[in-house]
Amino acid sequence: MQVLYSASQQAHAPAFEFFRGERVPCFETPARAEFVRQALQARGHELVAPQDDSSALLLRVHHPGYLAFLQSAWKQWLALDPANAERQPFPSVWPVRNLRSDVEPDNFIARLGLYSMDNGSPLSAGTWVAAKAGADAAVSAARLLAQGARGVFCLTRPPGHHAGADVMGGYCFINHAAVAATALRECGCQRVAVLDVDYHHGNGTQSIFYERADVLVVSLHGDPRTEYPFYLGHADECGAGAGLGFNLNLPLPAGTPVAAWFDALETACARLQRFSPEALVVSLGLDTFAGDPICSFKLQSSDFVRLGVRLRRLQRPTVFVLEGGYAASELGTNAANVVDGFEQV
Ligand code: OKP
Ligand code: ZN
Repeated sequence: MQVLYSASQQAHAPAFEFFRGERVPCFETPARAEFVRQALQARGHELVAPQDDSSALLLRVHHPGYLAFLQSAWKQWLALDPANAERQPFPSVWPVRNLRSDVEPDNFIARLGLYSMDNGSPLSAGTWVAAKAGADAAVSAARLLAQGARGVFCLTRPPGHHAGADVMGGYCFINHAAVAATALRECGCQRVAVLDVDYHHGNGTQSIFYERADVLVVSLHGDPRTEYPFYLGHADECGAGAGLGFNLNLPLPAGTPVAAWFDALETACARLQRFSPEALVVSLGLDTFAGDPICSFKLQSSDFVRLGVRLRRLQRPTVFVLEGGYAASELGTNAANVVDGFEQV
């Protein structure tokens, strides 16, 4: 399988995040992509550099004000104090409920809060470059499918599925899966489905397509009553307006056994097949792995082969977009297992 890979993803390298009130080293690291690259190359998959510029398409997924902020955020942070080069900005105030989000404040941290859902998306000097490279990869992947590829793998980071039209969150800045789905629509696919198998609900992807019937979003994830992102991902979220019936959430309790996870995957696949998409985007989070340090599903490495086999049986041209997965040293094996499962059928 062709693997879209850009070294620019390494440019996103914040040092720490907050976890239970403490500063801890980031779980989402450049090393993750390196493990995936090594494993895919070792199994003979070909690395391809993204050739497309996603700039125009990005504006169909994200709001212009948000993109402008993201693109210049680090420069603005440095303009406040050159010593900020050694510091990471975090939001500390958010326009919840009765506060106004229609006026962009001048204050940098206030704007960061306006465009954030949490304090869990640390910015670094290269965040924009890395996330933009991921969007370029998503557009290139769509083009390769349009040219006849059966499967393409976007080796992108940071992840994207928590990023909404005008909001970053959960390590995510640009929603690469949404960019891929939008690019596939533009390539002539009438119906595109997104299947999100990350441990965490892809709130950004859901929100972006919530009122659309041309992009079905199906997600298997930890129950938001106890798991991040907490405020979206419940079973009663079915889409709205023209999109009513085109969003399916399958929340599962933390600790769900492997057999029950694959049962839910069958439910997801049945809905996907009824929709009959001309292309499929898989938000491939591998944090469902039993050894993941921040998640609580139980998949073993061999289960990722089974996942790949099942996805191939859908018989849809498929773009895989890397999302989460924080057991870094096993991430390469788990990603390559999905790809090999997909290709072995
Ligand atoms: C991103 B993706 C750890 C708290 C958890 C949110 C998790 C984001 C996961 N500091 N922060 O869906 O894998
Ligand atoms: Zn996740």
